[in-house]
Amino acid sequence: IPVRSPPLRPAPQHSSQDQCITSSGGGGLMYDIFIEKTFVPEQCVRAVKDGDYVRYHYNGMFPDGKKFDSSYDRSSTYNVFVGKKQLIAGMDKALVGMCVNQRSLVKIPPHLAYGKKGYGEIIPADSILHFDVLLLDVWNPEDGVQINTYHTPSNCSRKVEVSDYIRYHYNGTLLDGTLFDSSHTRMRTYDTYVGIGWLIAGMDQGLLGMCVGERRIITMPPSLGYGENGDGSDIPGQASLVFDVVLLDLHNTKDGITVTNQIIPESCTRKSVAGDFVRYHYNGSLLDGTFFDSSYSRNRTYDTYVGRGYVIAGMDEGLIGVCVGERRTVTIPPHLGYGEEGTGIPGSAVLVFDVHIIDFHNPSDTTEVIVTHKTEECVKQTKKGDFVKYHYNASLMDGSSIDSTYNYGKTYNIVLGANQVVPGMEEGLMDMCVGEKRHLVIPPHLGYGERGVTNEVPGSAVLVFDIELVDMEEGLPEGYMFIWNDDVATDLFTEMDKDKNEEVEPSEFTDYIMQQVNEGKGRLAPGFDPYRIIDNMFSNQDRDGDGKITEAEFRLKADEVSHDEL
Ligand SMILES: [Ca+2]
Ligand SMILES: [Ca+2]
Repeated sequence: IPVRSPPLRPAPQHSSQDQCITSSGGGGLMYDIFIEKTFVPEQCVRAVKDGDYVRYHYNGMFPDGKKFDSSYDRSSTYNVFVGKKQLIAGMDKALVGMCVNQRSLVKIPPHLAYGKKGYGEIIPADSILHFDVLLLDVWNPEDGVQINTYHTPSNCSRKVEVSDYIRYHYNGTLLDGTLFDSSHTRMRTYDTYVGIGWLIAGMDQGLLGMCVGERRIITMPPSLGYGENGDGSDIPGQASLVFDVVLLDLHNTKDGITVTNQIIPESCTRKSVAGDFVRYHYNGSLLDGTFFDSSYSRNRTYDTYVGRGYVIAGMDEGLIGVCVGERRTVTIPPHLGYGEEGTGIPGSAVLVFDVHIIDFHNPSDTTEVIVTHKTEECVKQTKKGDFVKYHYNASLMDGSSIDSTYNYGKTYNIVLGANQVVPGMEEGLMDMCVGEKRHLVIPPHLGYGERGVTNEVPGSAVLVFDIELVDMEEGLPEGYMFIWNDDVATDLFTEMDKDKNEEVEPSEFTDYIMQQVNEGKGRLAPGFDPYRIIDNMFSNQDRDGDGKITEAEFRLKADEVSHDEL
């Protein structure tokens, strides 16, 4: 019917003040409205009172069931102030006390409806009217934002302030529970500045003071929401809005990084500076605790130069001034992290890194040598070429053990200066006395470098050695593998050529040298296989490589300047 809600226009004035709402006429005679509640919601946060604004649906019928009007036919709720005579008196009265989602069948006698005049051709005179009413919304012009916090996180170091940037999830519903929007269904947070007009006023106000992890319900009248016209799609005009919000993230663009939960080892003597190379473990999470990355899960440290822009700005800063072994939490706002885009993490996310510094060094570092035990007497100090026997305990800066000669019950033996150990160890073993103990800290470029040793030494690791020199054998002068202790025999060739065939065969050569060594007349370089040295000496002497040395070969070689000949 082409009727525009006649029963809801200002009604003819009847005096109804004195009438009792509980009375209803029997036998067709009604003195007051009669209300039959056909559905009562479990919860009623708020009941309509005079002066409230309501939105409701209705079907208007005559007692015989014949419909004369319906809001449903217009596909929009009827919206009106209650108790301001904008409705027929019976309706003004019936709405008071109703709850959202309550449904009532309201029967209104003529004198509280259109009385003797009726309404045009639609409502005859003296009509009793029935309205099937479903209340959907109620608010009052006095209303502000209502906040109901139903979950408070155990710790809250910071609350949302004006101009903060936040990320949150929400379900937006109308007062009757109709969902109109949800960030959850989009599977991404709503990210915005707060309190500076980027949001509807009710949200700008309702989100202030929130903690990360807090859950609250923010209810607002339309004046603080989408107003008289709604949002043009799912939010009708004059609708109260209810947002169920959980705050996930919070920062201010003025924020720098923050460093908290520091645990600094007492032994710390040095703090990292820009240009140092740091190896560290980390757990990365978002402010709400969501884990996003961990070096532990990869079972290897993250290694980088710091203060050089190789990592996100916040981490570059957060790794300056750290001690080896230190633990700290570095909280990084997105503009110092992965920005608005995010990279595998949500855009505009605050990052929380729990960092454990394993070690750091500088490419200019040298080997640190600390004498931990001095011997009272020291006749000789180690030098290049000496054969040294020592024990070591090798570990990383975090204390984890790599290897120890004590486990094998025997010393490690090397010739100093023969590149048999890493440069840092060569240095650490120099000028040492038997019985002396030292603590060595060896930077990776003097240790096992960027590659490390598979399954033993991580790449770029700083090494710690505690060493003890157990024994040493003095080496030969540099470059010599054999020297005479006494004067050289005058006719060496003849002495060697035992069978007098004018040739020195390998066996003759070897026997002769070994005899000199055993008799103390000569000395081979310590720490090497004597037979390999002698083989080399023979080869040097045997110029034509025919496996025997002639007297001519012997002389020729003797005239040259070299150390590996006799
Ligand atoms: Ca011979
Ligand atoms: Ca020869």
